[in-house]
Parts: sequence; structure tokens; C-alpha cells
Amino acid sequence: MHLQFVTGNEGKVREAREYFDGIAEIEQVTYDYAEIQADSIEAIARRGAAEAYRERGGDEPVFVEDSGLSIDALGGFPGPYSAYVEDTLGIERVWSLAADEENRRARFRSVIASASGDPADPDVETFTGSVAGTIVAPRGDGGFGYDPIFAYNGTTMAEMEPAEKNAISHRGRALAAFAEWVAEDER
Ligand code: ITT
Repeated sequence: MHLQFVTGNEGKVREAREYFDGIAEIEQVTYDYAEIQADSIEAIARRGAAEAYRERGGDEPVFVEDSGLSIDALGGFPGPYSAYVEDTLGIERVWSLAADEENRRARFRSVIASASGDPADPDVETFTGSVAGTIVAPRGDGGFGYDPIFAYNGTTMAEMEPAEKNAISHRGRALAAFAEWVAEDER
């Protein structure tokens, strides 16, 4: 089986390949779909998948993944703006914002949106996953993005092996739901 993953983020692709190892081949497609400004990553992913599918001609299904980190004490910041905040402030500055707070709880969310069918009016399915953890001072050099400042049971995601991260992460959970749907569809 062959799946097209529309993303510019190599870290996401590595994790999807690790997850689908032996199940499906993941091809990275770097079409830069417009990310609408919205409060929900689900809305961003749905629109992105439909647009990317149309632009690619609608021959083969495509999927996108939108994710973000929400820090409880900061009203859910950076949430849908996680990529922008990573690029502008950087994760050290995000850590220092959280360091001032007593409550350091945070959550990663992931939404996968898969588009297929009629390109003029695509069928879009979404699959979600989330993981709760704590914001800590940066540790570890694996993973990507906010992984060094996000700890799960005392270990940062940057200190985990890829398979270990996939077993508990927001993206791993969304990929699991997506893989189950793909397998059902194949039958
Ligand atoms: P695409 O939109 O091209 O897929 P992107 O990196 O812009 O790639 P998003 O818009 O979904 O992706 O933004 C996600 C942000 O959340 C970005 O800053 C990531 O580094 C961060 N992020 C997502 N999943 C993460 C994970 O598993 N570990 C650490 N940071 C993560």
C-alpha cells in the first residue's frame, strides 16, 4: 500500500514511516497548502487535506497532519500557532514562559485528515490523538520541535527512542486510528 503524506516536516514523516513500517509505504509530498487561521487544528487539517488533494489532481488519496502543543497555565498557548511560535520565540523561550508557572501541565494534539473521492468535493476523514505531560527544562536530542521540553512520566520525548515515542504520543495515537481505518477500507 502507498500513502501520500503532504507535509514539510521531516520529523512527522520519520514517525509515520516508523509507524507504518511493513504496513504501507509513506511518500512525502511537499505541497505547501494554506493553513487557515483557526482555533481548531481539526479545521486546519480538514481544509488542508481537501486543498492538497485537489491540487494534486485527485488521483491518489493524500493525508496531512496538523499538531500543536497547549500549555494549560498559558490558556492553551501556543496551540494552533505552535509552528509559528517555535520559529519566532523558539522552545527555550516557551520553556521560560512555563517556568514562571506553578502548573506546568500541557497537552500535545494531533489531527490527521485524509482526503479521497471526488476532487471537486473530497471525502475527508479525520483521526485524532493526544497526550498529556509536563513542560520541563530542555533535555535530550531525539525527536523534533518541542520534544526536549515535553516530559511524559518524567522522560522528555527527545529522550525516547522513536518507537517509544510513537507508542505514547499524540501522533502515534492518531496514526493508529488512521491505520485501522486504512486496513478496514482495504478489506
Ligand atoms: P506541516 O504543516 O508542513 O505538516 P509543520 O511543522 O508546520 O509541518 P504544524 O503546522 O502541524 O506542522 O505545526 C506543528 C508544530 O507543533 C510544530 O512547531 C512542531 O514542531 C510541533 N510539534 C508537532 N508534533 C510534535 C511532536 O511530536 N514533538 C514536538 N513538537 C511537535
